[in-house]
Amino acid sequence: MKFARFIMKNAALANVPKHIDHFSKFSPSPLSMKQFLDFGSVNACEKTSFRFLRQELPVRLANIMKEIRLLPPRLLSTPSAQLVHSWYVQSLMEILEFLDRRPEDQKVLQDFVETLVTIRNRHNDVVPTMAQGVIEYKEMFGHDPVTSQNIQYFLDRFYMSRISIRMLINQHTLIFDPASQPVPSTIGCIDPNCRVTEVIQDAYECARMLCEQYYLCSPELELKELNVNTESEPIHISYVPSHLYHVLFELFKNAMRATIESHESSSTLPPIGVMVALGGEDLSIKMSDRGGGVPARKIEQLFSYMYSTAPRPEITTNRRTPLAGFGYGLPLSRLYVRYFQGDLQLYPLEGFGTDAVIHLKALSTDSVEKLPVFNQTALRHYTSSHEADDWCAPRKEPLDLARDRVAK
Ligand code: P4A
Repeated sequence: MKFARFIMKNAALANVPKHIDHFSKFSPSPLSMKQFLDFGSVNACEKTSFRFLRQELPVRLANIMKEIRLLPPRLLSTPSAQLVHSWYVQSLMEILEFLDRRPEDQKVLQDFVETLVTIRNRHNDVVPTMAQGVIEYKEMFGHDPVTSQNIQYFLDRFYMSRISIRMLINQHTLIFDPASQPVPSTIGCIDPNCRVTEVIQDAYECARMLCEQYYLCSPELELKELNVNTESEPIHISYVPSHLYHVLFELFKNAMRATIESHESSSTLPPIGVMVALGGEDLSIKMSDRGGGVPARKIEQLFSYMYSTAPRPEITTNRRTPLAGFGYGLPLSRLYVRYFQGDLQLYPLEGFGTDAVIHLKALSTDSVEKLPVFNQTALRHYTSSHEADDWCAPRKEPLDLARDRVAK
């Protein structure tokens, strides 16, 4: 019996490339915030959600698996990347089991929820595991700008795909798993009336506690909001509070660290200012600190997976670790806001401080998932050799105007 199952498993494994080819021919279907809300309200139909997910999850998995397989062999062959790839293969196979099962059977729906929970848990450690792969790569081959660019392209798409798949799984399990305890007024993990300033205050308080623990002081928060439409009620939008919290927490940690480390010899700390503005199209949040900023040239590195991947420092040996963030804070935060068509930008004023600006879509019809699709354009990114830059590189030594020139 055990042997028979072993044979079957291997037969299924052998078919995986065929399934990946099949499902990657479909484009993922981005959902709008409004569609997410409809899935979970009055006409919530578990069967409809089941039918959608058993097709959509394989499509999203297969699209990104195509790209995993195109990674530079030196990265794909690291044990960490192999492990992550094996999780994707396993999860794809488990969902495919449901293609010929009938949603009219309550047991099938129940099994499906269980499978989704298993898959979500299996993929919990994807981010640190991939980071380990990047560390292994850097240790063996060092880092150059071209590899860094390729890894940036892949990881932005890979993590965005992961955010979207977890969103789909979370919505289905939170809404239809009887074991999950629904939070009243939320639909899955979406709050249709997410009060932005409350999330800002929560994220500030939590970052402040960490800050107090390690620096024994913390900058104050000065929070202002402006609602150009209805100046009386607090600003709210339909959003995933946990995503917003994650981003703000990260930005507060950076602002606090910069503020304190640039005022070590000073007796007072300048506050962190946060401004929230709601217009007809955008909800914008600006966080301003007076932490001395960084040179503009360094901003790209703050968002770089390759540059910000360092072996995890031992928390016990370095008491300042927790505020330093765990490497991927900024690039992942930017993905969280881009996921629903928003963006995150940093504007440093070197010598003074940094402004971090978040743009979110104010309308639930504009908040549509931003999803990578595997097509010819993506393929070209992995297969074409990188050509020379079409802007001149600044010269390291002064040009000797008296010397003869050589051709390109
Ligand atoms: N100045 N400004 C920032 C940092 C410094 C800053 C900083 C030294 C750099 C790295 C870091 C945390 C802070 C800021 C706000 C930001 C980002 C950077 O959102 O004041 O950890 C990675």
